Amino acid sequence: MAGKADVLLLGPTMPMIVEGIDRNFTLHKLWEAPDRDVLIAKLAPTLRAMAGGGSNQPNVDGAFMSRFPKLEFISNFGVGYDYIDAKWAGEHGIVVTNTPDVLTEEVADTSIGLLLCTVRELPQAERYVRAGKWLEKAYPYTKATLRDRTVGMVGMGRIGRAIARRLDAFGVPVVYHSRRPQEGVSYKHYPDLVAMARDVDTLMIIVPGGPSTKNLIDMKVLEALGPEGIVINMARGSVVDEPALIKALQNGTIMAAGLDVFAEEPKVPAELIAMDNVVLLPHVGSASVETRRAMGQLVIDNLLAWRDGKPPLTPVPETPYPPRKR
Ligand code: NAP
Ligand code: 8YV
Repeated sequence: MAGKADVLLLGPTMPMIVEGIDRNFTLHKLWEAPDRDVLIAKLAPTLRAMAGGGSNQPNVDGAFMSRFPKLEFISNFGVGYDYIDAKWAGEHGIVVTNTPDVLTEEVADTSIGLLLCTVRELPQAERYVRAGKWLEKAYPYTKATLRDRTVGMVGMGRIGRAIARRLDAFGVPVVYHSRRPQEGVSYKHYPDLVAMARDVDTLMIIVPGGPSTKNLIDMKVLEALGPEGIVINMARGSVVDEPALIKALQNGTIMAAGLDVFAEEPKVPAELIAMDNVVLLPHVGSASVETRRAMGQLVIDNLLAWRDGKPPLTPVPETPYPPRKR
């Protein structure tokens, strides 16, 4: 019987993923290698599968993947896979999988939580109680309310729709921007993001990261949103021009922001930390034990399907199955 297949794990991740790979494959941890280049040189001629996702990942671009001429499969932890050049992978016969659906409702819950926290200043009010200030006087009325707002969704995919459904139940009007109108979605579609920003006062950002969305939310969009504007970023830090956002928050171009993601995680700019009109979360959209376990299981199940010669459970659209011949 042939030995266990090698799997290169690209960065630190949940113990259940490490254990699941270790049980079924020969595991190699790239980030723990005393010399990464030595480990890569040793594995490169035969390695067929990798797993990655989370923080501290290498940039999995064409140059990186081409170091592994036998590479067939990359199992990613997370629905987002913007650190992988999936188009290049698809063109070179490599299948990439991600973890969609199992996290959709969790991330939608967190998005609504962040929206409410930002609009009604709930973390600020909680800090007020802990600081003993309520004994002196009541917390001031919040400038903003969700009651008179319209939410412009930037992205109306799996998670965007789950957020929009929740907003429907809250009685909050929803419109959206994406490159194309989404099938089966009846909210008003704006092909032009600036035009949508002009018509709404709240942006909920839930698009993939990567080159096509880099700095999509720039100063022009923020100016169009205006002084009552609130920005919620649940997508990726790269989607928002962070220096422009900081300036817009400092000078009143917009009112407030709620951010789960940042340009250089886990570093959060000191300017954002110093501001009272910003709510900051440490990328916790999907981070419950149950949801992370379901995501981790999908990482393992995709690898097992690959090992057993079965179709991948959740391939990304850029990498068709069966893969192209090389
Ligand atoms: P999805 O189902 O693929 O939906 C993506 C949506 O974004 C689609 O409506 C798509 O429509 C739109 N879009 C893609 N590229 C665009 C562009 N260049 N300009 C405008 N719209 C664009 O993905 P999902 O499952 O909803 O997840 C979305 C993203 O959320 C993930 O990729 C990830 O980055 C982020 N996320 C964050 C957390 C967190 O913890 N904060 C958790 C999970 C996911 P078109 O293709 O028609 O443009
Ligand atoms: C993940 C996410 O937890 O799925 C995604 O795209 O952003 C989060 O759910 C993250 O990618 C891994 O830490």
